[in-house]
Amino acid sequence: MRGEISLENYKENRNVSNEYVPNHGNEYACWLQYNKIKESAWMEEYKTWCSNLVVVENSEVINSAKAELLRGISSMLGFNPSVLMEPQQKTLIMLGTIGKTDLLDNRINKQEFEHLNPDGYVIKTVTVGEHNRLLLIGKTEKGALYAAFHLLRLMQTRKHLHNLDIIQNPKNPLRMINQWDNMDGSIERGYAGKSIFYENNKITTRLDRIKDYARLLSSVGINAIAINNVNVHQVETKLTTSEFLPDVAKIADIFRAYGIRTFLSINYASPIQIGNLPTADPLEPKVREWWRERVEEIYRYIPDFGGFLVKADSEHRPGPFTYNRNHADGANVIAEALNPFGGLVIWRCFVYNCLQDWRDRSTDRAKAAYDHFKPLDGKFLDNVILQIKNGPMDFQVREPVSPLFGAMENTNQMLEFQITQEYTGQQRHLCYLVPQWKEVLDFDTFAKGEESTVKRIVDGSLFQYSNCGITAVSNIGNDTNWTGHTLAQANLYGYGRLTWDPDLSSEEITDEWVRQTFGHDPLVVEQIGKMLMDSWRIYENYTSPLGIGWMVNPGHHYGPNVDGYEYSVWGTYHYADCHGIGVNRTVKDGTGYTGQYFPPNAQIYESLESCPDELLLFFHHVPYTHRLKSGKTVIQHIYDTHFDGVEQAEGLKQRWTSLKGKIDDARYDSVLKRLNEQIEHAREWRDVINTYFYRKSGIPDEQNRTIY
Ligand code: GCV
Repeated sequence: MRGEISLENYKENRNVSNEYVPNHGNEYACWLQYNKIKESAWMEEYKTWCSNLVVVENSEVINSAKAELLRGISSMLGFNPSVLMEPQQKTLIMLGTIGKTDLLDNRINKQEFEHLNPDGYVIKTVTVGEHNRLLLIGKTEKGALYAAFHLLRLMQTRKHLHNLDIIQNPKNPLRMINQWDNMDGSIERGYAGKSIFYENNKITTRLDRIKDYARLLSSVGINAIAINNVNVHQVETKLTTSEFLPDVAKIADIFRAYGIRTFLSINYASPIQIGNLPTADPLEPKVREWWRERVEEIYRYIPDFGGFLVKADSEHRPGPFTYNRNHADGANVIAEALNPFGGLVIWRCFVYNCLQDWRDRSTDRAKAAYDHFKPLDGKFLDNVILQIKNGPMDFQVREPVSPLFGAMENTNQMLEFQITQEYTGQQRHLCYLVPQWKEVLDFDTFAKGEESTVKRIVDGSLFQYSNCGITAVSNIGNDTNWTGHTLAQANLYGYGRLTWDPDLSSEEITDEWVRQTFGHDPLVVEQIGKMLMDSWRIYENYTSPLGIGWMVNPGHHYGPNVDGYEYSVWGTYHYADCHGIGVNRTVKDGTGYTGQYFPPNAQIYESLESCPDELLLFFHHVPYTHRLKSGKTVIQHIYDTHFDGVEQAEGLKQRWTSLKGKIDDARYDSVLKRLNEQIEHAREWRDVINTYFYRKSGIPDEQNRTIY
């Protein structure tokens, strides 16, 4: 068995740059590479369209769109298009919004715009007489910005521009990012360097990097960002005060120009900590007045401020429970203050007793969110949204979908994913999460009969929510390549694309990303595409089996530790003994968690026969000799997947090395380094897990392989 590798050792080996490198190389540019087009046919076609750009409107967001088009076109085609106020040339691009100018309005059929929502757009090529026009028209200026990014994507992925007839509406109203950045410059669960937002307890002055982040986010349709960690410490509590608001406003200015609204995470005890009140009781009139004044001041600095993100009564954070109030009381007092300004309260449902004694089988962390929030359905104000993690536990490599989705018909809900790879390899391992997220979005809750999928709940269409959408914890830091592992850029890209359209397939998203990031060599597209698509399953194979989760070192959550338990010495997440493993969450004789699902999911999970293999140990405690639907016993499945997982990790490296010479050295070498680490750590996982269960069960491997 290999020794445990500490996080500190990993960090020492890392090439973490804490300085902003204004180097706009391939690593930094992510999917906005805009590389020079070398194929002459494409060059000719794009040149014809892109030589002239007509923009008659003048606003911040339109200017961002114009600047991006000029940047992308000049970089890809090698010349600067002429920017005109009048469409004099035969062929040109026209950028703008509907209803602002006759130049655009005369060329389009008004009915096409009736179905556009405020972020939607039309891209159309029209021929009038001798004139060819490529129209990029938004319902609002944000739509025009998204249309500009869409055109650049078409060019980067080598799509023809004649006969374009595209109408796009984002499916989700809120498409959000949560930064877990602290003002000391650290990032909770950050694996790509330090914060690009803060250093030394101040807001950074390096705003150019934030602008590039805004470009990346906007290019995939993100329209909201909470810029500080949900764990709000002493100093971040003051972000809502005049000490920091002028600087927060500068960040909001940057994001606004890219169609992104800025939110702040707040400390529920703010009235005490910065307001000098004796209480934060939400029903206390002085507390209500305090929030009103605080919010008014924020809007004086940031007129389109998005609102607050709140983690309350969770993992030692303060909340309304202190005052014997429920979470609706807690959220509504703040929502009332924000309401006149159009602000939102995004209230997290990650509320559980982290000091729970796991020997007491009547409590089950998985049940907590539903137990706390379901009884409050209909009690939250309309500008409150409940933010629910995709699973009932905590972003494990595999867990079921949270049963809270669909369980609150009269309460706005949004979905929270984690792009940062806290439990999925911390950006040292390749683990492409888009296929996992697709499974969550497509999961049918049966809340309102068939087709009550999670994606239809959070986009608001199932229950007509007024505020809803998807959010995720960011995976970026100030490493030159933003994400530590260059291939982890695909997770940020894929997340954004899914928030815009959850019906895009993983394959489509992957293909788009690879082509924009690494070009069009067929071998590159094929091999990187396969690496990404296989990587989640590979990671699952050599880590935690059959939905049981965890088995990581407590604290930093990296590397195997089967009995690793977060909060004290007396718990395990898996209940393994010499006979069997798994958590009995049945209604019949377990924790009763399965009863939180709508039928037929409740029955499917309740029954050992119908429970899907990959979630078996999440729902049932079984002997090691229990036979899975695959025909294998649980113990043999554990051995086999762990041996396979290592071989598959080695396979990832083989695919990558087959691309040598086809990828620039910087990115090739940095990914290779991480793949080597991944193989080494996959072996460690295999050996630790297999040894543990061999010793625990006493059952040998059928194939007689060496288990250390
Ligand atoms: C921001 C998990 C993570 C914490 C995180 C928490 C949350 O417990 O380990 O780092 O805190 O989730 O989502 O609030």
